[in-house]
This record gives sequence, structure tokens and C-alpha cells, in this order.
Amino acid sequence: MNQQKRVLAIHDISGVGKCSLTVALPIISATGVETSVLPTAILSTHTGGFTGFTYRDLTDDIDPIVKHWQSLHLRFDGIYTGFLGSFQQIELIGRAFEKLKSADTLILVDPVMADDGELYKIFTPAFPAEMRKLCQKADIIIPNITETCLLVGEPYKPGPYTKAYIENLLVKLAALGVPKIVITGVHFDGRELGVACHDAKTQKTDYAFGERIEGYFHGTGDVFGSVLMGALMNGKNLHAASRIAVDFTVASIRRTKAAGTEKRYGVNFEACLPKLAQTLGLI
Ligand code: PXL
Repeated sequence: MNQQKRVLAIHDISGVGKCSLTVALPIISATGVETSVLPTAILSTHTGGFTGFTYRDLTDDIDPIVKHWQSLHLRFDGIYTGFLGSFQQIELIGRAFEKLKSADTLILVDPVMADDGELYKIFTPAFPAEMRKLCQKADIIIPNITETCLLVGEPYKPGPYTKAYIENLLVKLAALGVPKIVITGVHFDGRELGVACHDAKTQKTDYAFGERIEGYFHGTGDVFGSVLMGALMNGKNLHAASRIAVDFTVASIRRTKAAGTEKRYGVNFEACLPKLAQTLGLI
């Protein structure tokens, strides 16, 4: 029997409105992978679509938690980071990678900071440069197109895109020294939306697309990242894991749209979990 894999998910926990840890925990667990958590902040709700949310910053707890784990010689097969609220958190998490990783720990960084051509309002213009440093410590990064442009210093361009445009962005991200890259939100026409993935070692670029469903659905980046991490931990390669994550995310969005659920609650990924376990051969 293989040893169960263990992933450390480093995100905030938003009480209502599925994203970050309330997405990563159930999804990665459903892929048969143990999910340890390092919460970076506690919010009453996420920041998109709810007003007046509370925010308790846990920056001061990060180092003592990491030190405790170091003293216990804990081992993680993967570390997955998402939304980080400040420069200081980025710096502390970068140092936590060094303290917690072993030779074969897979570090996945989602540089959550922007969408639709706009840096999220809570961040200053200097934030992307700091996030770039964290990306350079990762084995895999999963930026959307806006985040990609901020990371490589290109002006944002709305879609549809061409293959040449996307592959130029992949080359520029690879030049930062990141071994594996998945750009999300890629579309060449109005019908399909998906991801471009690139392995700097093999120089291979692949795409995975799904149906494009109109509208903005909160937390879907975290849904995608969590499935990707779970599938990678189950031995899938980058392209296969991206395919599984795109299909899962599209199915979650489709179900939510069909039910007419208020978007700020996030997507119904829960109903898709049994099929995910089946796809991974777990049941
Ligand atoms: O889904 C990313 C995310 C995570 N956590 C919080 C957020 C967001 C995106 O806006 O607000 C608190």
C-alpha cells in the first residue's frame, strides 16, 4: 500500500462564500490526499460580492506555527499557496517553503492578485513584484492572464487571444525560472475557455479547454488549483491534471448556473466530488 500523500494548503479561511481553504480542504481531501492547513487570515466572507466583511490577520502566527512543525520534522509532499494579504505574508511564506520542503516537495503557487486587467483593490502596485519572487520559489505556478501580464511586465490585453500570444507569455514566465506553468483563462474564441500548460524541461506546451459559460464565478481559481494539486499528487502529469481540473471546474460552474444560485456563494463543486474520485480511480 502506498503512503498517503500530504499537502499543506496555505490560504485564508473565509467563513462564507466558497474559496481558499473552504475549497482546498474538501477538494484535496476528496482526491485521497491528506490536507494540512496554515490559515493566513480569518474573514467572515470573501471580499468579492459581500460588503462589511471582518478580517483577522494571522501573520504573527505564521512563524510560530512553522517553527513548531520544523521541531516535529513534519513532511509535506506538496505545498499549495493562494491568496496572501500582504508583503510580509509573502516573505514569511517564502521562508516557510525553505523550512518545510524536502527534496521531493512539490510547491504550487497561485499568485492571486488580479483579474480582468485589474489588480485587486486591496493591493498596491508594488505587490506583483513581491509575488514574482514567491513564484520563483515554486515548482508550478497557475496565474490567470492578468496576473501573468503583471508578473512579466506586459500590458494587459483582453481576449480572444492567439496561440502565438499565449506561447510568448509562457516563454516569458518560464524565463523567471519557473519549471511548470499553467495559465488560466485562455480563450481563442467565444465558445471555449481553458488553460495553457508548459513544462520548461521538456519545452512542451499543451492546452485543455472546456465550455465557456458566461459570467464571473467566485472561487473558481481555487477550485481549479485544488483539483490540479490533488491530481498531481495522484501521479497525473501536468497536462492530464490540467484536463481533470478544467472538466471539474466547468462542471461546477455549469451546475451552479443551472440552479441559479447567487454567485457570491461560490460554485457547487461538492456535487462533482464523487466523479472526481472516480476519475482518479479512487472508488
Ligand atoms: O479566491 C481567491 C480569494 C481568496 N480569499 C479571499 C478572496 C479571494 C478573491 O477575491 O477575497 C479572501
